[in-house]
Amino acid sequence: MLDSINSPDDLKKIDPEDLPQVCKELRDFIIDTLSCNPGHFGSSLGVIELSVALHYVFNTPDDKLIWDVGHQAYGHKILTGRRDKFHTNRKFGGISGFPNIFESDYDAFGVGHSSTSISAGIGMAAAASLDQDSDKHVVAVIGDGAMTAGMAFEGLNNMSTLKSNMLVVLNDNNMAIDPSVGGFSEYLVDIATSQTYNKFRSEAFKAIDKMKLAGPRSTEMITKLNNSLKNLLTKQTNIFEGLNIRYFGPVDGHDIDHLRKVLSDLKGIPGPKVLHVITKKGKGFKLAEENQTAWHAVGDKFDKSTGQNLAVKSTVPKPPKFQDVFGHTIVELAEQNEKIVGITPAMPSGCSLNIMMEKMPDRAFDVGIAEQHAVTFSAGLAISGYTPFCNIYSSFMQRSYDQVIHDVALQNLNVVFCLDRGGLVGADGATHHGAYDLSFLRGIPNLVISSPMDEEELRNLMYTAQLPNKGPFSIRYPRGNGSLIDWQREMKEIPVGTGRCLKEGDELAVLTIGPIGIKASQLIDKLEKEGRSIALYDMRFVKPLDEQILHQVFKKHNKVITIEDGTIVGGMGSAILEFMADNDYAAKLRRLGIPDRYIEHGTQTELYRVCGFDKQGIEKAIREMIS
Ligand SMILES: Cc1ncc(C[n+]2csc(CCOP(=O)(O)OP(=O)(O)O)c2C)c(N)n1
Repeated sequence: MLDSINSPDDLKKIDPEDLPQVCKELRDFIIDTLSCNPGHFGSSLGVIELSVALHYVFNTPDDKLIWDVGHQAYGHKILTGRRDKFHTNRKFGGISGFPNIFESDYDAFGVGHSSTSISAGIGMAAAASLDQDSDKHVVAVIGDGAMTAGMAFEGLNNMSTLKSNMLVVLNDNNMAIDPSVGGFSEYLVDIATSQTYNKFRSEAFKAIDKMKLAGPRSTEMITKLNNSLKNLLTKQTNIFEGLNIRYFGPVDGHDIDHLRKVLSDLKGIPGPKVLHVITKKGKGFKLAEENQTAWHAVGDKFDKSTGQNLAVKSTVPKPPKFQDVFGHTIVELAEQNEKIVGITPAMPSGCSLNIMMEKMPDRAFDVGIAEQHAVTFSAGLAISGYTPFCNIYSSFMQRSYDQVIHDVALQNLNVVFCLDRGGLVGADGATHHGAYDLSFLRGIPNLVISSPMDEEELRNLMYTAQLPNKGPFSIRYPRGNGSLIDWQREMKEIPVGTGRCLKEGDELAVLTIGPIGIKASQLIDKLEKEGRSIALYDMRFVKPLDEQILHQVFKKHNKVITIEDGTIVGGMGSAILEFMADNDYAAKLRRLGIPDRYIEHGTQTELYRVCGFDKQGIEKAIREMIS
């Protein structure tokens, strides 16, 4: 049946009793394709029935369907004309792993970062209202994980005043990437599982209806009873009703027939409403149901009947991932320094803080998908004498800009920001590249901005940052593996604001920040064999810049290349240009980095090539400079 569905119009031609078969085929198709072309896995399988029901009932793309985060939208993509392209998902030149307005009219809003769907939906509903388009429906599908963000609550608060048709489907699987945390997730479990509450609620309202039917004798009394029951059962016990948003559910998100009927009914109810849907992440693939965190996203090809990883395993030992070096090092440091605590906004396994959470559960905090809160929470810990290591992916840190300035840097607090996924991240694409942190942090006074070239440097920077009175300190490192097998070396302090000369040379100086320095070093070795003489400096700090080294460089060289895995607008290269201008140096300077445009998805290697700072790109730039 799936083969005949190229649009929601085709889907609507199918008899309702055949929809379970469509769901089965859709689920099989996703498992099949992902076993060869990996990507986000469990979340899409959990919303198959929801995806089919929503497109069956609503009139997309005129009705607006917004998927929060968008990592669960594979079913939606396949039903909306992208089945034939789905094998290119997340590949360079292929379709995006997230809804993208430039890809399809059915993708009502571009997503990737969480918790935006309610606000965007309210905007669309308000626009429909201004356009006097009362037929338009706006539906936001948001997970219980994404619901933990402040922005989602800001949306709910605003939504209650809305007069137009807006439905929030709360997809509750009690999981984020790791298990959902916090009071709100406990609350959802309570309302979803409290059979007594749900039964009592419906029985009580049924009884009132019966009394109404019995005759007009005590209408006043019935109305009073009705209102007080409503208050008791909804306003006081249901957070959504308390906000004047009608709450429906919980309903079984895998019962397609029931979902279809409920959604059709809700279409007829105007105003803001929430439908609470219970689903299972990974539904239909046993291993994913059993180990939901591991199967949130798959990185390698796998055997779809056994789940066995089919990636060719190398026998050569690999250097560790940077995130694991962070995870082990924070434990090592925390064992020596009792003031160290770890914080992650919902990424314990993504950033490897889970290592600390297992070993020191009292000193490691998962605060939910709440980057802004994570930063100010860290500020609170720091002002109380603790040294928080707040680990946030570079691109998610964009959320916390004011908190870094206002709550941390302005008060010069000792918060260590470990920014994982700095630079081009690969298949997640434009929404996830850590392109901007070096630039957007650089304007903040008091803040130290550093990036290690390898694992040893990461450990040394972490060690340095936790020493007394270092103030706010950011350490950014990329996704993926480092370069040292023997990374567990003894840690030592790196004087803040010092770079290092890795190679002396006469013809040109190359200044790098982060692991890109290793690539540059290999190239310079190669050129040395051709008799060329090129100097290489690992700057280590973008702020404060090592001015002593820079004076040496510009006194000796009139040709300089800077390389950074970040936007060239306002990053290290720009900082060095400013230094040149401020100190009246004249040199030919070439800046390599991420160009000033959004970079799509693909492998990291492909994207470095696109941005012109893969090995060939760097070599070309060097050769052009020294020719
Ligand atoms: C601002 C932001 N922080 C963190 C993430 C990383 N992230 C992607 S999916 C996800 C969990 C989402 O959980 P939920 O909304 O419940 O959806 P589920 O995966 O359970 O379907 C997280 C934390 C993100 N995309 N955006």
